[in-house]
Amino acid sequence: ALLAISLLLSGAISSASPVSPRAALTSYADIVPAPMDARPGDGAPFTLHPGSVVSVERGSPEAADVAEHLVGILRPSTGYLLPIVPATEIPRGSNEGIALLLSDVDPAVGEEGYRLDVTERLVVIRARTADGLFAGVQTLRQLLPPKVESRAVQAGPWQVPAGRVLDRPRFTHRGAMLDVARHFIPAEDIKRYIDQIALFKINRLHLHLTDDQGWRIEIKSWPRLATYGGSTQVGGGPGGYYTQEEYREIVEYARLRRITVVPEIDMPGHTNAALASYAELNCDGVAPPLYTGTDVGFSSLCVPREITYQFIDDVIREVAALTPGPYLHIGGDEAHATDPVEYLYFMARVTPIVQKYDKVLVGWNEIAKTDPPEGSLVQYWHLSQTNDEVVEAVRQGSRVVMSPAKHAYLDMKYHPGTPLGLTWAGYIEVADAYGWDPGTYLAGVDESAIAGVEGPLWTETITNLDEIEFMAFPRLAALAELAWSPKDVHGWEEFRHRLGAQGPRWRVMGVDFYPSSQVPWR
Ligand code: TNX
Repeated sequence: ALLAISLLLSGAISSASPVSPRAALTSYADIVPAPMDARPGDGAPFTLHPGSVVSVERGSPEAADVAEHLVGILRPSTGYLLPIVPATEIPRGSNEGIALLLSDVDPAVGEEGYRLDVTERLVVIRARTADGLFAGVQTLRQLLPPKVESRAVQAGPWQVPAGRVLDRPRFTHRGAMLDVARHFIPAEDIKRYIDQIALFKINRLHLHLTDDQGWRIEIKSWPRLATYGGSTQVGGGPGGYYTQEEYREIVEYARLRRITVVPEIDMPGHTNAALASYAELNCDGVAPPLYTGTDVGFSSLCVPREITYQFIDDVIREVAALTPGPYLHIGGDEAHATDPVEYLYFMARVTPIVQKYDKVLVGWNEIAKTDPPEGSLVQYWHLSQTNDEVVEAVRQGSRVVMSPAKHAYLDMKYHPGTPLGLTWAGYIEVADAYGWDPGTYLAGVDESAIAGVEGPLWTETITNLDEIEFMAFPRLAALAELAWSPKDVHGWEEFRHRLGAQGPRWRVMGVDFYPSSQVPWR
C-alpha cells in the first residue's frame, strides 16, 4: 500500500486533471503558526468524499490516537463515516483519503515536524513521531474550510488545495499557563481550552493549581487543602477543586492532543489557602482566614518547621504520581513574606524532593538565585531584558521558558478600554504580543538555552471560559507562532493577515476572541 501511495502521489503530480475553481479554497499562506516551508501545487485540489478513509501506520497506538483525533473533527461536520484503516490495507487503486505515516520520513522534519503532501486523491502526512503527525493534522485542519470545525453536519465540498508543507518547530516548549487558583475553572472548560490551544501546536499546558485564594487539587494525605482551601476564590465565590480522578482525565485529554500538563504547586509564597487549611504549617501555629482579595506577596510557608517539608513531600509525591509528564513547577515567585536567606534554605530542601519523585524542576525566574540543578527550567516573567541570576543559572545548565510580562502576559489589557485584565506590565495589543524575539530577548542568554515560549493567563479578573478566550485569542496564536515558526518566516504584516484568516474558524468553534482592529478579519 505504501507503494500504491507513492504511485498515486507521483501520478497525481504529473496528471493534467481539470482544475476546480480555487477561489473558495483555504490558502497555504493562512496557516498559523507559519510553517517552515509551504508551497501550493499546480494540481487539482484534494476532495474528501463520503467513501474516503483515514489510514494510519500500523503498530503505533499513539499514531492511532492521532487518527482518532482527526476523525473526531471530520466526522461530525462532514457526516462521512471515515473509517480508520491500517496503512497496509488500503486496497490498491481505491485509496482516496488521508494517510498518517511514520515511515519514509524526510529527516528535515526532526522529532516534532512533519511533511504534508496534498494531491488530488490523497493527503499524506509523514512524521517521525505522533507529535509530528499531530502537528501535521493541525495544519490540515487549517487548510480545510472553517466549517469543518462545526459539530453539526455541513454541506461540502471538503477540499484542500494541492501543495506541500515541510515543517518543524523552532522551540520544543510551546506553552499556555492557566491560573485556576484565583478563579476556579471546571475541568470541562479546561478541556475546551486544550482543544483551542492544540490547533496552534501548543504542547504544554501549565496549570497554576495553588495560590493564596485557592487550592485546586485533591491531596489525599492533606484533604483539607482542597475541601477547605479550595472552597472560595477571588471575590468570595464558591471556588472548587479537581478530584484526583478529574485531574487524571485532564492529563489524559491533553495527552491525546499531544499536550504535556505541567502542574504548579506555588511555594513558599502564594500559600495562604494551604496555611488557612492547616494551622501547623504556620510559624505561629495559627491558621489565617481564607483570602478572596487580589494582593500578592503576603503569605509564606514556615521555613524553619520540619512539618513544612513533610507536607511538601506528601504533596509532590501525590502530584508527581498523577502526572506522567516530566515536569513539576514549584513556583517560587514573589516570596516577599519569606526572609531571603530562608528562601535559599527552603529551595535547597525542596529541590531534592522534586528530584526524589523523578521530576524536572520548573520555577519562576526567582528560583534562578537558588542554584537550580542542571536541566531545570526557569520561567522568565520579569520586565527587564537583563537578569544576571538567570544568566548564571543557564551557565549551570538550566534552560529558560520565555514569558516576559510585557509581551506574553495574557491577563494584561489590550488597551485602556478592555473590560478585563490588569495593567501593571502595560497594554498588550496583538502587535505587542507578536513583536519580540524569544531567542534574543534576554541579554546573555543564547537561543540554544531557550526551551520555548509560554503565555500565562492569571485570573484575578477572569472568571470563566468566555473571558479566558477573549484574553487568550488572538494573542496566544501570536505567541504560538513565535514558539513554532522559524525566525525567518516571522513578519507582522504577513502574520496579521494569517491571523485574520482564523476569524471564521474561531466563529465556527465558538471562540470568543478579541476582534483587534490591528487585524484584517475575514
Ligand atoms: C504576578 S507573574 C504574579 C502573579 C499575578 C500576576 C498578575 C508571577 C510569577 N506572579 O501572582 O497573578 O502577576 O499579572
